[in-house]
Amino acid sequence: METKVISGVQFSKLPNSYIRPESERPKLSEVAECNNVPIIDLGCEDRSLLAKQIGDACREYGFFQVINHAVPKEIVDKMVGVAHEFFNLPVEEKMKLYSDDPSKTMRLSTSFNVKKETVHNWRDYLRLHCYPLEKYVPEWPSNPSSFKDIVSTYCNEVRALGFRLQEAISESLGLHKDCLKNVLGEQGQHMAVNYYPACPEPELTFGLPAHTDPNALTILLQDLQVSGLQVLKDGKWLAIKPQPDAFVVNIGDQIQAFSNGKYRSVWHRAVVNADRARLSVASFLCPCDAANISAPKELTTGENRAIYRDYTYAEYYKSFWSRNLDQEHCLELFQN
Ligand SMILES: O=C(O)CCC(=O)C(=O)O
Repeated sequence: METKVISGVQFSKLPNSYIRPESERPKLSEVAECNNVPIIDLGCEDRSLLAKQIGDACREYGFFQVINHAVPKEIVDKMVGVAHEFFNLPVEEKMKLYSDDPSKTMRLSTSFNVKKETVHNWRDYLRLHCYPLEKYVPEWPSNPSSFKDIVSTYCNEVRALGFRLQEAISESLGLHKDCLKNVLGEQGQHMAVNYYPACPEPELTFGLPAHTDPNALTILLQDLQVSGLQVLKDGKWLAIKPQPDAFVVNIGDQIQAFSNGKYRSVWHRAVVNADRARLSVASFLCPCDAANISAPKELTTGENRAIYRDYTYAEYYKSFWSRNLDQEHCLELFQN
């Protein structure tokens, strides 16, 4: 079978199909490190303080890091370990799971949307649907043999964390804690295990170009040793230094719509480096397909008229995957 993935393949120079035009390159020397990323202590018992901190972070940044999040360190370490083991498998073994069809519920793929894009990205990724686990786990990789157990446990923990965060986000908007969850319905959960091999010419390409996430909430586990995540703040790209024992949380497009534009689905991207491979694990909480996404009336009264039209998540998701990743914000297509 033709080799399509890049992990485990040797490259002495960057293949032409990965080279961005000059104006679209990451300009790594111009990126500053973000020293004031909001770090939110979820162990805080003062709910109104927590809601305030989360609200400020969602409004000003669209992302934050959480510590004391109650996901056991052992489970996180095992997740990272098994993800590395998976990407270190021989290419032929990984290729058994390869697909470039975004509608597949389990696939190993590369770049972003290889059939649509004109320039590729320096990333391989394993994309899994994770909820309900009993439906999807049987199709997950059985090599490494511990993969299914470790990843299922991780998924349960992250889902519970996501729901706690959604309650706090709802409260931070002055709403009942269940309001956001009620709009999102029985939420789906997806995972992208991203692997960015060391890249011969990192200045010329991206791991993932700038994008916002189409879902509701993303919980990202970053490689502690190798940074690469950057977010756009006030028109400037900022590098997010990995913080020990923390997750990066970012607001997705659906919370931007639910909040009537008060909270921002942040533009972010992943850059690569010449020396070391980087791993990240993104867990996405997604509204159910039939969820009718609309801001509650408390947020659309008076001067705050509804910015977006109502739509179903199925409609949104289809529109997201039919585009290239770095086009305009997909939510703009749903403005009133
Ligand atoms: O690898 C990262 O830090 C970012 C990953 C990401 O944005 C994604 O999977 O959507």
